[in-house]
Amino acid sequence: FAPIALAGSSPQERTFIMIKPDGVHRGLVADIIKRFEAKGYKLVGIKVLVPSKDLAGKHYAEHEGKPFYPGLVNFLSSGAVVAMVWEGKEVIKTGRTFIGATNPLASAPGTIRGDYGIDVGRNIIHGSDSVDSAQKEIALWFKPAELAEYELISKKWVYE
Ligand code: IDP
Repeated sequence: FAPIALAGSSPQERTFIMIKPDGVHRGLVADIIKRFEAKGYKLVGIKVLVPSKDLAGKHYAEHEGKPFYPGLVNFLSSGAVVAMVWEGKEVIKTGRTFIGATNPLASAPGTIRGDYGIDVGRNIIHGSDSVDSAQKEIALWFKPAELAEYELISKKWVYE
């Protein structure tokens, strides 16, 4: 094709997305990845691991002291999770839109939690809610060398 001039005006950001153990056991990994991939976002990091209680506790440190915190940490460290970093324009906000409300019963159909979840303690997926939390969460879950630096060949077909 004739080269299209890229405006270069699409500020890219990164978000931390994690499929929790319930999402893995329920076979939702491919469906979730597909939504981000089909949208046009770039996968820069992915791994499967069973988080330690220490890691799960740090991830949810802001909720320490709340009644659901111990159960939440136990749950997150009870099985395999798929930890990912996705990159693209407004990916933090769009990721949260894909995910839906914290309570799956209050999540709109079409969202991941709205489509697949019922209880708040089994809400399938985590996504960063701000630039600040995304940076902290990516640093907590990934080493810099685990994040791939590359350009998607589809970039000029996704961004104008
Ligand atoms: P978020 O995951 O939508 O960002 P947060 O308020 O940050 O929601 O809560 C983190 C996680 O803690 C939720 O995804 C959910 O799994 C769990 N959680 C939040 N509130 C409750 C609750 O009232 N009972 C049980 N678990 C909760």
